Amino acid sequence: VLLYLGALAGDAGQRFEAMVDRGGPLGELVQWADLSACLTILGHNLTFSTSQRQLHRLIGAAPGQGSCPIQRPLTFDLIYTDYHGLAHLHRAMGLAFQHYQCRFRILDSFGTEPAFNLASYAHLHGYKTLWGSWGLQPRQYMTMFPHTPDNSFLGFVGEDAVKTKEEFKPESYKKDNIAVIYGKQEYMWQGKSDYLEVISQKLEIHATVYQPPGRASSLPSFIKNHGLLTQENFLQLLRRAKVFVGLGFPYEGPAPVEAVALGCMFLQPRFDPPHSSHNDGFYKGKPTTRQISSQHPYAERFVGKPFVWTVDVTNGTDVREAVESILKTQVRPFTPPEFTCVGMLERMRRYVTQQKLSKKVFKSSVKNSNKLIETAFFSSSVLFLSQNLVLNFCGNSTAVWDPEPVLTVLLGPLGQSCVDVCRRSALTCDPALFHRLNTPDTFTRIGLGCSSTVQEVNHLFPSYSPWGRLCGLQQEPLLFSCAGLDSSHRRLCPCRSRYE
Ligand code: U2F
Repeated sequence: VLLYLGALAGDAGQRFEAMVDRGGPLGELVQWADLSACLTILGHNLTFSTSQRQLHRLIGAAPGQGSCPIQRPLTFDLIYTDYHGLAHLHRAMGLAFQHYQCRFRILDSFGTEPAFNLASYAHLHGYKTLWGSWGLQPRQYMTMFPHTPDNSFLGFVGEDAVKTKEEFKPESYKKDNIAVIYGKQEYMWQGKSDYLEVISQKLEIHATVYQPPGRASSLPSFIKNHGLLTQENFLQLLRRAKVFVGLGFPYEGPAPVEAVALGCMFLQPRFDPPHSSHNDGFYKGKPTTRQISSQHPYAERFVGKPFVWTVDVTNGTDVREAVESILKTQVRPFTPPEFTCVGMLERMRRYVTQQKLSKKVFKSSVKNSNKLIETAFFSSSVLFLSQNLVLNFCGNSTAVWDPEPVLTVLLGPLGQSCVDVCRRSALTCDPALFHRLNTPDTFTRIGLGCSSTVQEVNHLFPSYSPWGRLCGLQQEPLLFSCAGLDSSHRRLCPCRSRYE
């Protein structure tokens, strides 16, 4: 397995690396570290690279060899990379890129929805962005949080919560009356002084903001700034804190999961209206239509109270009440099972064995990792992937189920995605099941009379449009999308139990 961290290679890599100890993003590195640890434990043979020149050597590419510079068959069964790395591989491989693209897995924190993934479609329908358009199977994109089942949820490991009563030592989680602010750079604090002032009336406020040498701090005087800490020291600080406070940015990072795992509550801003690629500079150009309802939608939706408190930070009363409630609440350290070591290992094992390359590959990994399954057994609902599904990205990509899950076909209301439609019925949308309902008789079976039925390349199909009673079937399997939604379409959704 090759791990090629494109974000650390080339010019972009130098800029990224230079920021590592100055408050720049670390979330991606947390995920790479955990991915490489998991694959190692599962018994794979890893090669790790952050150099473009080395990448050329590793894949056997000779410069200036025309459209197909690869001089020998690729020796890697799987290549984990990121969007930067994908562009490097494309340049290095020429035409061979297409031949081998089924072996790529893309670490993509925020996710890539099918509408943005297919270049011709994206171009024609206004979904062309800086990052998308590679035409991979949507499940080759691996996300930091479970955004949509169209992609694969990779995740990372939060600090493990104490699992049993005997192991729980309250003295190691003795809380001082302090809040730690989430924000490693000063610009993240701008416009937040009223919010912080309210919190400071009840708690001593600590920060880990990078302080450039020779520059005076612009942080409010009541803040105790430790400067950027090593992760170990940062986690020690969280262990002592009652609450970890979000300022609104960074979005969707690992730190809130770590905080809750260390017995802190997470207080964060609600976004109303939600942030998205339409109204927010950070999400602009990202291949997703997601509406971000708070700084950390996963924490808000999947963890929630009493661990996560989402408030309108412009409303002092709202903030004060939340802080008072937090001070009255006692929580124990909590790690959602999907962010534990074993949860991530189990998920990785399933990805490697279920998202196949061919029948032969990775038999050994199944053997090596059987022990893990004996020690812990996670349900599909926690791992966010079905245990009964095998996908073959390299041969024909048809899904093989063993056994076939029970398919529940649901017709959503206008403007709702299949992610939400299935979730509201306590089910999950599974894009691998779309082909089973993408037929004219499904409409008849659920009692819809279609005045006409069209088959089109459209990421909203299969769906029903009440105006003119139009029924739409999907023509392009790469565009089957759980995430797609539109105010004039009622999506026809393939839902299954979360436990299958
Ligand atoms: C996210 O990236 P960030 O690096 O901003 O994510 P954080 O949640 O701050 O956490 C990254 C790690 O940094 C550690 C902390 C986390 O494991 O324990 N840390 C530290 O070592 N020392 C400190 O003083 C403070 C934190 C996200 F992950 C990226 O995908 C996004 O690109 C980025 C912007 O939204 O936010």
